[in-house]
Amino acid sequence: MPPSSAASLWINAKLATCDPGQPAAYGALHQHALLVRDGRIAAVLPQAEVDPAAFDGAVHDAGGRWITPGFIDCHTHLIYGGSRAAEWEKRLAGVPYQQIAAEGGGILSTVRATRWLDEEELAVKSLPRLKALMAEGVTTVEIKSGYGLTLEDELKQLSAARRLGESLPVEVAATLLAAHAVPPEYAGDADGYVAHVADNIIPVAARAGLAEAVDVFCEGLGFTPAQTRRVFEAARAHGLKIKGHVEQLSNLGGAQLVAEFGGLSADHVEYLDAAGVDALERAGAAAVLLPGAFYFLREMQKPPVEKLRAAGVAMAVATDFNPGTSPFASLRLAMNQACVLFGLTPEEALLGVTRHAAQALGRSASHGRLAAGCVADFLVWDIEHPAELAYSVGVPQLKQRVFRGAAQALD
Ligand code: DI6
Ligand code: FE
Repeated sequence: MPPSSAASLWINAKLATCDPGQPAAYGALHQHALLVRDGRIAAVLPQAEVDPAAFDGAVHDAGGRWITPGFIDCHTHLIYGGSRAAEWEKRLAGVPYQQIAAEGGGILSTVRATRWLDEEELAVKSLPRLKALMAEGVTTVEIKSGYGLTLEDELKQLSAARRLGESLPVEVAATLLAAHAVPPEYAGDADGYVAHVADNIIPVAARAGLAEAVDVFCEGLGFTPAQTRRVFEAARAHGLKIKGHVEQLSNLGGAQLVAEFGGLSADHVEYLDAAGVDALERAGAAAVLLPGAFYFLREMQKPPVEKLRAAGVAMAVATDFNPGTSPFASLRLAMNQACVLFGLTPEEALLGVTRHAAQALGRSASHGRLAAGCVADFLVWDIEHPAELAYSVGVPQLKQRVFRGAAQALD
């Protein structure tokens, strides 16, 4: 969607800027205004310094409401076919996820259902999921492939993601997660599949411009550190950014690999140890916390939030929206869970879906803050205090969603 070229002024607002240059909690600025031009924030101004009557453009009165940056869901798998509700019923009856996966359920059942759909069907089926995220304030969303696991089907998923981004006022960051599971065609030959991912799928996806990053499920029931390294080497060789599903169910040192390759983020990280925290800190990589999967799988091991906080590692928060382990199209739910289950403060939860999520997507300079030069993606809220954003779920408090300077209808 092209940016609005008109200038506009948003006056009479309380800004939760989420900008580190603003020392107050939430980066708050009271009685301020936002000047927007060409889809970007041109200036953040004290209300006393603006003269709306003299402004040559649209003036929007926020009526003293809070404005935050647009929300960024930096880790989702929202394009897929089928449903895993029946599998969930089994799990509730006591069958572990690992066993379901080993029996051909789990990720591979979604792979079968996803292969069955063409690009348009996939986009149509996934559209309401993305709209649900947007209705809560998401303006940038990362979408992973990983339910195709053939060259053709991975590209199909990435193309469906691109199609959604083109049809809605939202920015889509597409990530190739071909190394999500070993497909049936390569059963018993994970190394053979990894070679196919590294030598064929990554080069073609990169040349087609369909993905900006590569992710790997580095885990006992996913790929080994050596296999992960092979995929990361191919990603680097083709100029793609690097992310990792690491230390979710065990510690394999995946975070150190992400750090070694200069990756953007290590995601899940429940089993991250002190050495992993240290590696992320030194590499300037973000930790992406995904409490939805922790909750849904009834995991017990929490990510080392205090260590991450002490080390100054940016903690992002995302939905991990996927049919197997986090079927939740709500970033506010993830914010709430991050506070209740993992011990984040409400301010950290808000930073987790704004500035720190922007960092996890390599968009620190342009996204996730209310500051001059950033994209004019922001949200006007009917709330009394920014802590409310992590406090309640399902309460319709979003008054206005602005994408690239243009106010959007909320539906
Ligand atoms: N970790 C997860 O939680 C999801 N993928 C991953 O690598 C699970 C995806 C699924 O079960 O479909
Ligand atoms: Fe995930």
